[in-house]
Amino acid sequence: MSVPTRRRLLVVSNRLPVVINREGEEWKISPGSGGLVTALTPVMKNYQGTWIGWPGCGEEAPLDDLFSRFSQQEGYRLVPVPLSDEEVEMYYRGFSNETLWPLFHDLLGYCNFSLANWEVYNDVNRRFADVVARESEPDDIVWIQDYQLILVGTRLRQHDSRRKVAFFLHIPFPSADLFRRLPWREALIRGLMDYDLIGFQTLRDRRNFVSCVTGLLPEVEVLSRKRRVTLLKYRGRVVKAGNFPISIDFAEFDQAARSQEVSDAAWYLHENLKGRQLVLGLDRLDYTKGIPERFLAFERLLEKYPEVKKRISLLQVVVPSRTIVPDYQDLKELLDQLAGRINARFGEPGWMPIHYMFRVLDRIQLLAHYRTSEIAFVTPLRDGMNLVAKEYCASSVEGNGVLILSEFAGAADQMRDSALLVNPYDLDATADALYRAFTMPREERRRRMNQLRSKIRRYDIHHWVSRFLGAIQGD
Ligand code: GDG
Repeated sequence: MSVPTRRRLLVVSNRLPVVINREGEEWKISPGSGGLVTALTPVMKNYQGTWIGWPGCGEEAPLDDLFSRFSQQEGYRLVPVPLSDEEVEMYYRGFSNETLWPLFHDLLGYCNFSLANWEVYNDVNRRFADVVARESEPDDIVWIQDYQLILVGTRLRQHDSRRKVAFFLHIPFPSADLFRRLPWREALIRGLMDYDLIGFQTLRDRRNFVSCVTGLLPEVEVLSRKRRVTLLKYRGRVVKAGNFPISIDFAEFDQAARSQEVSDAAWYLHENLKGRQLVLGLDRLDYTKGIPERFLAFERLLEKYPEVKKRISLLQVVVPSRTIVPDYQDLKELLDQLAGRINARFGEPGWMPIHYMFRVLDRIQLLAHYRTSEIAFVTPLRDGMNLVAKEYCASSVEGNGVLILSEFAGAADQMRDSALLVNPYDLDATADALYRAFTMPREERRRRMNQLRSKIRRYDIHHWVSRFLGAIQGD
């Protein structure tokens, strides 16, 4: 990794990358799961890293103790930014998840534009920045993660302009037309321009951003558009905007999926659903993931191609998420109704078209589902990247899975040649893609899956981290 040793790295995210819980009298802390944590852990160790974020637990947890234990074990420091219940409500649930999340996913109808939430979002972002300023030196590299913390850079610049500050957006960036609907559009776009480097998932996100900036801030000059970055001049500084598609730890998924435990669990899962192809859907409960449309496309498949009945089942796992938000409760109800209706319409003794589970799978089960399903059905209405698509391919160690992927997932940019791309709003064409996957000859499945796997192996999460850190330092 090319970070010079004299520089330290500070990563800032809404949540700290740990799980804190209490077992009886004893408090426990363990590293969180997920690609970002796995990829950054060695980097954080090597470069005296510090990770700043909300611990996500109540005030009674003995954080000093837990964090010093953690830093001895993991080799990097954690610094908490405590938030009150009201702040969590207004900054996180309110502005982040009811304004920015739907707007950036092109779902204007779900947006709640509240001035009070916006103000708390500003306050909390300033507080994060003050902690970063306190914990860092001017020579450090600061890397802010995601849409909850867009304004941290602005406040940091007021503290000291020498620090290199970069930002990565994990979700899509909307078109200029949509972004202009936001009452606080100018403050937010200026906030992004206060970074030295702004990273997006795809070229389309980067282009959307550049067209918003040039439309809203006439003083910005586009210096050059290169393959990987656009250079913009703003207030006497050069700001880089680039696309850096995030990925997964391919080797880790590939190895774990080959383990005996996963292999047994995969066999058992298929043995219970014998004589049919399994189509896997796996998502957080979220209206951006297109789950109702997916159920309807599956229904269309059964109407249009009756010969697949009893020879195919949809296994849909929905992970509970944001369940106190009314829009998410409505979505849960809709899914219950749709699955019930479709199963009642087509089900027969010994065969259910849709197996729908509302829960979290443990890691072995997750990998077993990936490994054994003949088809992955990944059809978000909009998604920054979608790691499920990449994890499925990395775990498809027999090489015979087919990936059906929404053209509106960031992952489609890299996977379009070998996955079957669909428009999730087009139920008829999505049903056709399912039928094509169902009837795809073995040779074609293998060829496509091998291409997908080599691409993800090559552009894995380690590649992503080193490219991003390289770009901060001027590569
Ligand atoms: C955001 C952006 C972008 C899911 N079910 C279970 C489970 N999962 C894990 C998957 C995967 C993760 O959750 C979901 O990642 P996604 O990328 O699909 O989606 P978001 O959570 O919306 O993430 C997205 C990402 O940030 C990274 O930049 O790709 O576009 O929206 O890792 O494995 N894990 C376990 N059990 C489950 O049941 N253990």
